[in-house]
Amino acid sequence: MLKMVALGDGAVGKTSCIMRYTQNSFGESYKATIGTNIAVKDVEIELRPGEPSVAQVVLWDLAGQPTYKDLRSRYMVGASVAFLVYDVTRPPTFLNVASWYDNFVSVSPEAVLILVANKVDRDDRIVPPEAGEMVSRWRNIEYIETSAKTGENIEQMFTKCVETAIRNEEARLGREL
Ligand code: G3D
Ligand code: MG
Repeated sequence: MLKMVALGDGAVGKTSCIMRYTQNSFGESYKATIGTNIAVKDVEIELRPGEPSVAQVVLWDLAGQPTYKDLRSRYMVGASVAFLVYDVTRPPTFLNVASWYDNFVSVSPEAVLILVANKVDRDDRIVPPEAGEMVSRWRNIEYIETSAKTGENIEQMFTKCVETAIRNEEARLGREL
């Protein structure tokens, strides 16, 4: 069982990614107002070729935009993996990636984080792929481009999160033995 948290500024598409992934829907009336929403999903994974297994993932989606660092941090505690989303049509959401990243790493230094450029279906994209690739190389994290609207790469993004998180936990346990 893995705890996965959604990070990133307001309206970048965190909830939409989760809805697309867990219910294959987009733009439905589900709108979070206050608090934390939790979804559970069984994910089929193949850590090594020919060795399929199932991981139970608990997805945490923090509603609203808490400005209290304290609340954000409490939400992140115990996470094995985070996906950090920005909106490719809104550069400020990309610039804030650094602060989300630092916040998460300070709370969960052993966890895995994946960087997600969302809304790539839109033709008014401003943040280029190179920007995400730069952060990916700089921080040594995975980078993926998604659209919750079309579903592009959504499944791949979550599967990558889970597999990377499990590999990371295995490596950590290995070091502790
Ligand atoms: P959040 O959970 O990060 O706050 P939401 O963001 O999932 O609530 O999405 C915010 C808005 O962006 C929603 O529009 C949603 O439909 C839209 N959106 C999310 N992902 C995508 C995407 O991949 N492509 C496009 N084109 N739009 C997306 P509204 O109009 O409901 O505010
Ligand atoms: Mg939301």
